[in-house]
Amino acid sequence: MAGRILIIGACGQIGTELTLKLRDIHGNDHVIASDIREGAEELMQSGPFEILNATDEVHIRKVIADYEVKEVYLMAAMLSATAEKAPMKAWDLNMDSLFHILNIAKEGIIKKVFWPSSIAVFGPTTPKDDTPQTTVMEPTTVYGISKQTGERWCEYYHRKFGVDVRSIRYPGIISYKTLPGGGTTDYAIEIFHEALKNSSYISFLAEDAALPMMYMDDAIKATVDIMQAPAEKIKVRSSYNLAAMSFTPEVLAGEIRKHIENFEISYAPDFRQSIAESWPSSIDDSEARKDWGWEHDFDLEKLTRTMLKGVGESLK
Ligand code: AKB
Repeated sequence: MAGRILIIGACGQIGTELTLKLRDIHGNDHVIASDIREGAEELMQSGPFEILNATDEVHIRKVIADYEVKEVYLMAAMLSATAEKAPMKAWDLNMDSLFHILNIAKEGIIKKVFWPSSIAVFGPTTPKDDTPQTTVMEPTTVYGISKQTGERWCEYYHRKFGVDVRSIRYPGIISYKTLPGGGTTDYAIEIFHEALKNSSYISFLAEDAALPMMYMDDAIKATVDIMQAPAEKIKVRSSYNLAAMSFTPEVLAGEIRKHIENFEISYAPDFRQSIAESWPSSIDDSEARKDWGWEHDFDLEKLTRTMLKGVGESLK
């Protein structure tokens, strides 16, 4: 391929698996991983890695020039729960990093950008069920405000300067290789670890907190697919709704109990419950399906089986 790929935030939950997938597709030397800290051994050893702060524009430009990068995946961000505790830091990280990349793309130095948005762009005034692609968006979290603002800027840079930026509104992403950091949907990962270790879990969300969720492999497939789609198929230049399944802690616990009969769940909702309440329960992603052929593979049953096996092996 012409030009290399840079992943910023490569050591995070999605960044790790995305980097490995892109290295499979494009070859290890073509995919540069970068993060503010080192990450999983598999990632560090399979190809080039740079320590890089996503807010350091000068260093980003240097890495892009040194490796002749033409495509950037900007995965670094502060997630919903952590951002509530450090609002200004979250705003600076989430926005500065995006502006650096959009401006470098505007100058024509890089040709394509992936930037993840989130279901957090929606708020309490958004229709909760089957949330449409285009609807009321009044996010009440720092993270959601930064993602919604980012979406507006992506669309602006595309319309005004022709920047080829593509984006997905990720739901809660469930995986076992790298732990997530500071999200509201993280309970749906913790629960598997606790189920296998202790046969019990205390959920920080209420039993009926329904949220859109997706298994990691589907999230990676969507990310690769949207980036590989011909530009004319990408009709939405803010960010696409994306869905696979929706469930509550109670429903997930019931599914786990099919494998671990004595599993018990109890509930101690904390500040993350009000974040969950402000988000949609389910998402209408028909535009992603229509425009670039999005299809998910994992339902709740397959996700649960895969997570129990994967987490189980990691605990050995
Ligand atoms: C979070 O919970 O903050 C993230 C998200 C839905 O973007 N997983």
